[in-house]
Amino acid sequence: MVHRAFLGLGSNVGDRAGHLRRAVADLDDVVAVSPVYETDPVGGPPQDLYLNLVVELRTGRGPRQLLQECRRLEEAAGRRRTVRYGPRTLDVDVLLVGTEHVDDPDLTVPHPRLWERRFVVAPLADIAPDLVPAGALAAAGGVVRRIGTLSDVDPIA
Ligand code: X6L
Ligand code: MG
Ligand code: MG
Repeated sequence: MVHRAFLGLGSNVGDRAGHLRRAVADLDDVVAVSPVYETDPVGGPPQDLYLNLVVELRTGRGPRQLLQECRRLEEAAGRRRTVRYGPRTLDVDVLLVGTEHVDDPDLTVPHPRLWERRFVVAPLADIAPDLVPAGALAAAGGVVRRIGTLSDVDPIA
């Protein structure tokens, strides 16, 4: 079964755009990459602004295989899990995997807070408007600013 899957990526430590570029380049089966958004941090301790984007994959892999891939990419970016919801070099979340539903302790698909966060809904709407219900972007919370495409975002932005 080949799925239309979406992953959400974020970074707010170090070379943010570099971490995102490396992760997107390392992913297989990427069919779309959203613009990059600079976004106010949501939840957790006070921390720096994030860069966020969403990628679409056309993949035969299921939710659990994709979760493994997310963890691999986070490890490759040197992510250290210390403070809950704290700053991170790279966060990769499984948002949607076709019409699959998973409700396990370590993995929920669709992502349980997808529609609450403008830093996910805005880039998702750019590459998959058919999946975003009318009003969903306005209903989501948080401050986001589209700053360009991954290839032209300034490495020190
Ligand atoms: C009450 C309690 C209200 C917790 C909100 C929201 C916690 C979001 C965590 C919350 C709450 C999160 C990113 C981020 C994080 C990101 C931006 C999270 C996990 N990741 N902010 N905050 N981008 N802008 O990728 O999303 S931590
Ligand atoms: Mg996240
Ligand atoms: Mg995560």
